[in-house]
Amino acid sequence: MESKFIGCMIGCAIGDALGAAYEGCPFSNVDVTDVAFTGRWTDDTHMMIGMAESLIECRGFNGEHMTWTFIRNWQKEPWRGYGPGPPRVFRLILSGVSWREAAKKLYGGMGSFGNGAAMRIAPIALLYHDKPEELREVAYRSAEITHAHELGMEGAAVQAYAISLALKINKEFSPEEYLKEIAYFTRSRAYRDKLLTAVRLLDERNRRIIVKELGNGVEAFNSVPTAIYCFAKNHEDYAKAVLYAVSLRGDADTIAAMTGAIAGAHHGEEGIPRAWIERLERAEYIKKLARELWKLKTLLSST
Ligand code: F2R
Ligand code: MG
Ligand code: MG
Repeated sequence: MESKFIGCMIGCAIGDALGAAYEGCPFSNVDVTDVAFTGRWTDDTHMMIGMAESLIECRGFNGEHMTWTFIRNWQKEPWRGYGPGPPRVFRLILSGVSWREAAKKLYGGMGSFGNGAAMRIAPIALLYHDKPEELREVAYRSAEITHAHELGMEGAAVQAYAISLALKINKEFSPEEYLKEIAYFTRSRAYRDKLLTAVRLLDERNRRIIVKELGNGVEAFNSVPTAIYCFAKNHEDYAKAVLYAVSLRGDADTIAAMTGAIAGAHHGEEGIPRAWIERLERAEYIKKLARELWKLKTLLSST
């Protein structure tokens, strides 16, 4: 299980770094390779790291502490390619608005349904993987720091549940059953419909149809089901899953980061190409955080 914790976090960072060069590119049928892989990751991994740091320091979820950890990390490296929403939330908090209220002020008071809360969720998925209802609750509470819209929070819970299931996959894995189980977990029609569409598309070879039906956008509902699909379709191999995710273009770093977190949770560190880990920025630090989360998990389970 320790290897799976490492695989999940490193897998997320590598997906992010592989997809970064393709983020925002329009769909194209041309395959992608790792030729543009520099190992440099973006806001997706930066926020995942902040989430892990806070969980470890507080020995569990603490919303206020996590908020300030996100803010401090962003202040140190604001150039990581953050979405527009989180820095606006951080500036509001720095100007005196409560961390509980700031995210509710965005997007005309609706809050954000961007995929920023889902892309960083791996550490919470790991720490709460064996308690689905607590996992849902903590995923929601972590999401609402920056993403107060129901669909932004639900995206985080759905991605967290997809990771938690991937940790437990055995030899009789069925991609159909996997997608259906997540579809039954979600409380949102938008996600359920997409996940059931994903079941129907498992044998589809035309990637343009995948993008048309599932989406490849920055909205959580147009990227979380897509990432889960990329894993389900390519579950036998980590590299195949993330390169497929990148090939869909659009929000490529984020879709590949989420696919990579799921595939890495399934295959563990050994399933990820060593050459990619060696080139990944701050790989040793990310591994250290994953090991500490694993230790924390065993400690919390024994008390
Ligand atoms: N920011 C980017 N990429 C663009 C620039 C990267 C470039 N390479 C660079 O280096 O500068 N990527 C990152 O942002 C995405 C995550 O975004 P997040 O954190 O969810 O932000 P936000 O602003 O909350 O939501 C994103 C967009 O979703 C739409 N949206 C959200 N809520 C909405 C609402 N209630 N109504 C209407 N639209 C809503 C908006 O278009 C938001 O801008 C990831 O891709 C990450 O990699
Ligand atoms: Mg990014
Ligand atoms: Mg992105």
